[in-house]
Amino acid sequence: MENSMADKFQQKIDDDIRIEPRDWMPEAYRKTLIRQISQHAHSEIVGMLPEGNWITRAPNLRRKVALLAKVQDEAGHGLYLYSACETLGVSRDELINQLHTGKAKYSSIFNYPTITWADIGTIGWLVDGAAIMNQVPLCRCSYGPYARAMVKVCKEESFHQRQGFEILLTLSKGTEAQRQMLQDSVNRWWWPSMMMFGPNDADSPHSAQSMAWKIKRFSNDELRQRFVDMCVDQAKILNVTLPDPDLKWNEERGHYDYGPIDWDEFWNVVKGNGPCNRDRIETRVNAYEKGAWVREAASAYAEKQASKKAIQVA
Ligand code: FAQ
Repeated sequence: MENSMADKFQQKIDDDIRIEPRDWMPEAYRKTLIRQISQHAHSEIVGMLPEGNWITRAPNLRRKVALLAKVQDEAGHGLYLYSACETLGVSRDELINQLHTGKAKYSSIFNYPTITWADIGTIGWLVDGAAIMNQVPLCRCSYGPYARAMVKVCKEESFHQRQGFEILLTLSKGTEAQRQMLQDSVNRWWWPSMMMFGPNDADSPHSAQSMAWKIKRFSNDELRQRFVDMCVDQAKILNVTLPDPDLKWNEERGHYDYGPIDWDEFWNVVKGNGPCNRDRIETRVNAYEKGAWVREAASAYAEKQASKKAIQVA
């Protein structure tokens, strides 16, 4: 019985038919999705923090408005993704508890500090750039609610990428100090952005199965390579150097070669020892505790509305 269900499920995947919440699915497929979607949701929520750090210090009103809107968009992405995750039978309270107790992962990139205004531009250019590269294929993910959420997320992320690039373009045409600020920022964010795609394919325990289930459509290394190829030309427009002496065009492969990634640094950050891990979780826990009254007020209001409706029906 289980076998024939599993065969039918795989046939649907092979035929590119979306899996929906009430459809039968193998327990491992459900678990993988909960793992990936919840990590993704947490990344969007924690991802607000490095940028939120600059809202009060944006250099002018236009920049402040755009940054505020961007940070709010990330909150929205987190909420769609938590909702998509809930369709798999896990509660939001449980997911948030996993984040706050350090049991859940979120993207390594958000454990680095935003030291200068240029970092806000660089996050838009490189971090949103990497996020889009990874997320556009997720619009074709086999699980319906995740794929549909990604369509809206990707539209917004591509706008974020452009606003980041525009910040950097302005700095690149500015004073010597501004150009230096830009270069320093790219030096600090390049390698952590490369790490966002996850470990090399040979060291990625989940990739093969996730690709067979069409959750992932491309491997970590394939997407990382596309990212490098895209950034090299954009860096020329910004007149900035990517901090990799091994970066060079490989005629045979039709791609840029790049130097080795420091995986020790990556795993150290993923394990909780990056420059900002502790601070990020502490900030989220504080925000959650301070927001308790909002949740209580919202549920008291919802209960009141429900009992009013019940009286009207009676
Ligand atoms: N950081 O076998 P794989 C954004 C973990 S959103 C931390 O390759 P998988 C928006 C991985 O979880 C950015 N951990 O795993 C924004 C696994 O651990 P586990 C987030 C990482 O799942 C922009 C282990 O390593 N995007 O930026 C990372 O097949 C600007 C083995 O790895 C998504 O989440 C990492 N970088 O592939 C917001 C996209 N990489 O679970 C604000 C959806 C790997 O066994 C401002 N996710 N790990 O304990 C994915 O596409 C995949 O989950 C990957 C990892 C590609 C991230």
